[in-house]
Amino acid sequence: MDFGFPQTDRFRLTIALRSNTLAVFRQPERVLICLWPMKVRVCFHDKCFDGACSAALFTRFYQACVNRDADMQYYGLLHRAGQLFDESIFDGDENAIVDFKYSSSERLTWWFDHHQSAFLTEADAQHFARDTSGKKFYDPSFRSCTMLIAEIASTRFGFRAPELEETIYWADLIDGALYPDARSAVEMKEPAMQITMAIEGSTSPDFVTNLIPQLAFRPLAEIAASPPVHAAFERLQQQHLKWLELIRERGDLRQGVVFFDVSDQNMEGFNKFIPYYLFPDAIYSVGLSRSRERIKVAVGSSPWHPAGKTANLASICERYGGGGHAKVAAISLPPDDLEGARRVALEIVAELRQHSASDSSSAPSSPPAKGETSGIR
Ligand SMILES: [Mn+2]
Repeated sequence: MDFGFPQTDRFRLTIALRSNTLAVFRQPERVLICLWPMKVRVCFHDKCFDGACSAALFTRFYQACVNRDADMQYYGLLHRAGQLFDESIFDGDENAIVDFKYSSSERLTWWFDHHQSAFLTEADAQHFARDTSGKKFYDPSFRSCTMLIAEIASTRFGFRAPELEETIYWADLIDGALYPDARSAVEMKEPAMQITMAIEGSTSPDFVTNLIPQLAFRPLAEIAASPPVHAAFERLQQQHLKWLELIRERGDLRQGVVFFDVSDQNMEGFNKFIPYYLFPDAIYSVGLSRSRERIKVAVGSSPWHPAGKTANLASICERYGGGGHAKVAAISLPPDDLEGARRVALEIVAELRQHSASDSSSAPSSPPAKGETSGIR
């Protein structure tokens, strides 16, 4: 479109529109003040408290250090079987990913992650290694991506948000599974735990994206008490109790590994500590669940069991196309391949039972396991 501006002024107008700066034109009657905010697309790990808090903290950091008036728009990413990134999601003037895998797209301008399985391919890992932007950060030694962002923002950019300290603390505790015991992880008394439950169990696609601006500016107790979060928590609390009963019934604990198949329920999002709450002698757990989008094989280890835990769960899941952390990982499979998923789950159960035999040799001996004769379901 030609507004009748000389070429250079049209160029300046474009720059001004994109960077939210004052545009000054040579002809005084055409001086314009452009208030068109720059759009920042923030892709985050969906249905995850750390993912949402990472997006919230990144928002505060970005608006404080890069562009105060940036228009932040959020997009939740979930692990799915097959292709992860559709380039069209990177539709901002800047595009960020927090708490999720790397993308070698040229459109990606910011990246923070702490997952062991951060790179889909060796080519992606090399692409990251060559990056010189100073805006892409990876450190798997961090328990949470929120803490990684807090650390980088303060040490490299001088940004601090003391009023978000409680949020950062809880994101680190929850993602790092640093609960004192299974009871506090499963009984959900703290505001952060209630918000986590609402996030992990949300079914509306806007729930988490609407929550992120709240997490960026409000204290957790206030957010947990807000009508949408409180209502979601109440509803999910009922579901949580059902999960407890179902996993209690189906859990098959043998040789330190509890396996349960709840793939007939057509829902996922149970609290991952339920197996250790119900089966305190379990060192590892393997759960098979199914939703509309995927079948999930969730593999975890008990943060409270004293055994040595030599298995690297991310590495095991990577062999089947999944990933995660050494102590908790998962595999997503197509929703129509239940037989294949069950085979994968049982192979992992068998492998972990071998591990646990050596892991628990130094730990207190376990009493006879429940369901010893029931076989794997
Ligand atoms: Mn995380």
